[in-house]
Amino acid sequence: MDPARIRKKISHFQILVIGRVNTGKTTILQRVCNTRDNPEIYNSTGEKVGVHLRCHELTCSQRGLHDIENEMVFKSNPGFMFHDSCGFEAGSISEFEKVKAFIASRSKEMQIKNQLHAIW
Ligand SMILES: Nc1nc2c(ncn2[C@@H]2O[C@H](COP(=O)(O)OP(=O)(O)O)[C@@H](O)[C@H]2O)c(=O)[nH]1
Ligand SMILES: [Mg+2]
Repeated sequence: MDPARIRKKISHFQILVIGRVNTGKTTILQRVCNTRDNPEIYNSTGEKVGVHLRCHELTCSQRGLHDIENEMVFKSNPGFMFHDSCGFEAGSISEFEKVKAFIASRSKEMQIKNQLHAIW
């Protein structure tokens, strides 16, 4: 399909960011989006659920903000939606399984706007 036609079908690029905990993933996204602000977090129904905090700043109740289904958006650059797990800790099999299940479910989405457009 012509890229210009694809672009019309998607209002946001959906990007999954995966990597180890504390390796600068969020920092790189801030640089890419040219901001020092924390991203806003929306759940899968589009409701704002909070503002992203660094993993080490999270209390137990805030860890839910890191649900991989949630969308992270920087106000400065609303054309990108990032999905961020809290990162892999050595041997964290459950986190890895969650990421695999998320990728599999998004690949079955029929509408291109709901699919993952890049994995970084
Ligand atoms: N020295 C150094 N520290 C960094 C760099 N990038 C990020 N950090 C710091 O590393 C910590 C973890 O970064 P963060 O972006 O939250 O990592 P994430 O857990 O992968 O999202 C923060 O305290 C950052 O300020 C870098 O390139 N060099
Ligand atoms: Mg992070």
